Amino acid sequence: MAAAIVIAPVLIAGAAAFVILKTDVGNSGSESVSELPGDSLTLRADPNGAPKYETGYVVSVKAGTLDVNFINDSFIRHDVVFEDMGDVIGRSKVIAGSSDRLSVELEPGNYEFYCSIADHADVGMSVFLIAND
Ligand SMILES: [Cu+2]
Repeated sequence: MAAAIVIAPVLIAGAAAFVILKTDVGNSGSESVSELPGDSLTLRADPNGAPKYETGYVVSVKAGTLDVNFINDSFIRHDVVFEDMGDVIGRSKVIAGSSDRLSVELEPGNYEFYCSIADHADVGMSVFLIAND
């Protein structure tokens, strides 16, 4: 009797698929909307001097007179300029380690505010502002 020894090569399909999920955690391009109460806006520049405001990139407020409290605790000079379709409607002083207040009149609609120092607006210090009825 011949014993048939069958050696079955076990093929392990090397089909281990590695799925790499690239997630951008903490990406500064988040589109969170800050809904702010009433008719005042505390606008704080990044305390470490990064060219950004701590509001996110879209801010929604009530139309009317908006009282802005602009705070810059960093040593990097910043300001804030409010624009309505390219027309400047409000502008703070350029400050570092200080704060400034200003008021802007907002009809319902869309505005923008940004820092006018160097290239700060281009690299992120620019915010879309929505004034609601
Ligand atoms: Cu700036």
